[in-house]
Amino acid sequence: MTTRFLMAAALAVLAGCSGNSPSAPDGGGGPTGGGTGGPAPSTAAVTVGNIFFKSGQDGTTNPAQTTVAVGGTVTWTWTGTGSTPHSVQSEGSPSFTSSAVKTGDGSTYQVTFATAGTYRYDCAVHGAAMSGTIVVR
Ligand SMILES: [Cu+2]
Repeated sequence: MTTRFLMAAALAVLAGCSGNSPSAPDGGGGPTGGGTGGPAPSTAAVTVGNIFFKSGQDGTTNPAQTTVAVGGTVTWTWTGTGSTPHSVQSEGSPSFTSSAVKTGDGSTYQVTFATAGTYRYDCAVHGAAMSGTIVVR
């Protein structure tokens, strides 16, 4: 009975998709366009490695994709970087305060984001080869 209902629902969805233009707006996302739903975390961690940024939230790299709430704090930690220097360098607008170029395992950098927006960054040493995005919402 449950299976039959799910089948019917799936077929209805398929029919709806095929019956509409692929580009038709689906109304999803809501006014914020966030799409993921639920509250954003107030803290987030990002690994700085050779040669990548890696999100502690979903493991994405270059770009490392991180989401925090307005007023939330992101902490970057240099991990396994040895003698290779890296930095967190804000790119474009909106911007945040970039870090110094740092060397050494365990170095950290923290930024608190008081304003909603999508912030992009890379590494001053390695440029676009290392990249990340912070969504503050
Ligand atoms: Cu780097």
